[in-house]
Amino acid sequence: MKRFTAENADPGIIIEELLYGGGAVTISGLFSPEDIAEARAIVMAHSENESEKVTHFQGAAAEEGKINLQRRVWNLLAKGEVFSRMAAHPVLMDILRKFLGSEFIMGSIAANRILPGGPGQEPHVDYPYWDFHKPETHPVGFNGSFPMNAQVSVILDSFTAESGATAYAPGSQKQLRYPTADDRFYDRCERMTGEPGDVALFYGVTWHCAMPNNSDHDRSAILIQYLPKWVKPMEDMPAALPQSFIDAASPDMRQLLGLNYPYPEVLDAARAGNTEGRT
Ligand SMILES: O=C(O)CCC(=O)C(=O)O
Ligand SMILES: [Fe+2]
Repeated sequence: MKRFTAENADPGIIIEELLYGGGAVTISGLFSPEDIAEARAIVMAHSENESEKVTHFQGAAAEEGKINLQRRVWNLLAKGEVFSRMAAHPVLMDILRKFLGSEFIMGSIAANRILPGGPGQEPHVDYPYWDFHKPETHPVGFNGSFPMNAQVSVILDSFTAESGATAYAPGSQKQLRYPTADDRFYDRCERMTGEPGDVALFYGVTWHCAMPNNSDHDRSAILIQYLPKWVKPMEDMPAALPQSFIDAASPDMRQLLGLNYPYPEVLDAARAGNTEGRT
C-alpha cells in the first residue's frame, strides 16, 4: 500500500492509486496525538456496555454469538467536536473534492471497535455498492469506472495483522463485483496497517473487511463515508443532530451534511423562477 504524509499527499497521485492502482493508501500526520486520544476516549465511553447497535457484514459473528465483541458508535458529530475536525480535515477535503466532485457529501461517520477476541467481517464493498450481491437491483451496466464512494478510516489503535487491521484485495476495485468464496479473498488480501492517527483512504469498490482481533488490545477506527452530492446518504445526519449544531456548522460542514443540495424538494411549493441551467 502506498503511504503518504500530510506534506506529500498529492491528490492526483492518490486518485490514480485509488482508481487504477491498489485502491487504498495511507496518509499519516493529519491528526495530533491529543485529538486521537480524545476521539478514542469518547468511542470507548460510548461503547462500554454491550447494548446492541445496528452493524453490517457481521452475519457470521452473529451466528457464532460474538457480535458483542464488535461495537459501533453512531452519530459521532454529536459526540465530540474532534469528529467534525476529522471529517472536514483540509487535506482530505482537497483530495475528496477532486475525487468525488467539489460538492461531495458525507454519508456516515461512525466508530468500529473490535474488542480482543472479536470477529472480522465478510469481505464486501461499501455503500452505495454494498448490496451488490444483488446486482439486479442496480442499473444495467453499472460499474466502478467513476467513484460514488470514498472511505476514510482514522486509526485509533495500532492496526496490525494480529489486531485485525482491515484486509483488502489490491486491484479488486477495477471491476465492480461482490466477492465470492471463489475469489479466495483471504489468500490474496493485504492489510491496511497503521499507527494511531494514521488514515487509510480507499475506494469502497475495493473488496475489504475488518479482520478478527487476535491481540490483547482493542482495535478501533473512525469510519467516514464520502459520496458525490447526489447519492442518497446512508445516515440521516441532519435528523440526528441538534439544531444548534446545524446553525453553527462551517461552510464545509454544511456541504458534508448535504445542506447545500436541496433535492428531493417539493418543487410545487418552491420559490418561483428559473433555478438551473447555464444562464
Ligand atoms: O473496521 C474495519 O476494519 C472496516 C469496517 C468496514 O469495512 C465496514 O464496516 O464497512
Ligand atoms: Fe466496509
